[in-house]
Amino acid sequence: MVLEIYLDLFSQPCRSVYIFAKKNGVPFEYKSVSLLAGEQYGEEFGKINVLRKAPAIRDGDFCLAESVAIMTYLAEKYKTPDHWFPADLQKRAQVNEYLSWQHSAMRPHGSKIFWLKLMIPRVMGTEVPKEKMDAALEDLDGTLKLFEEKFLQDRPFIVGDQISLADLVAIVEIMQPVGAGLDVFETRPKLSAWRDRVRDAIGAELFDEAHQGILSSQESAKSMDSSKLQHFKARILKKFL
Ligand SMILES: N[C@@H](CCC(=O)N[C@@H](CS)C(=O)NCC(=O)O)C(=O)O
Repeated sequence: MVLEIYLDLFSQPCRSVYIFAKKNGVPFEYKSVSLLAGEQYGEEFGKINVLRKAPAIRDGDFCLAESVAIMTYLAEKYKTPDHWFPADLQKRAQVNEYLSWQHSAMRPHGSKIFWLKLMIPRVMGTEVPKEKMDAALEDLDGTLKLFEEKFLQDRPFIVGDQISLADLVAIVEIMQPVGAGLDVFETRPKLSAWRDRVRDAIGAELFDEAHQGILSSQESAKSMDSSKLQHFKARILKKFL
């Protein structure tokens, strides 16, 4: 039975798993789970991941959630090139350092802009108070500054000269506010040069394919059926407003 990967490419951690698996030639079956349509709450997906989040995988009888756990599992199982998750103690620790930090920094702040700038006002029809938006922009700005100062410094990639899981997990999160129309790269030449290196290392075609949905989300938001988001609405408003 081929490895199944449950994905929705609107989701940042799904994009990282997708890119990682494709780039490393991992054979898998793409199982689509539409999060906006609420498919994560269905019976079939509940058997794969009781946490009701994507991504998730089924490898034979073995099911696994959490993008970082999935990618490190695939890295070990398929013996992907060392630079992704280096065997060197300190390099691996640096990858883990970023992966640990991002959960409470880059991920929530990037994601919040996507909801406040696009989904909440333009799809759910709920006004976002200016002070909420300003505070979210300030948080993201502070996070991107820390990312440059602490994690990028003057290196080509987070861990030296080659791309690792840390860069992959970072770029998918940083692209989320871009999808909502906030070009975070415009005024940040260091970040923008890093984004170009990451895109080249992944391969422009794969990078663009994975980000196609999120980068056209302003357009697709116009025809989204807001009634389909009812299952989300109360939780999203409580979380972000
Ligand atoms: N820490 C998890 C996060 C997974 C996650 O939050 N996935 C979101 C999409 S980005 C999801 O499935 N949300 C559906 C829901 O909350 O109902 C990972 O890295 O895989």
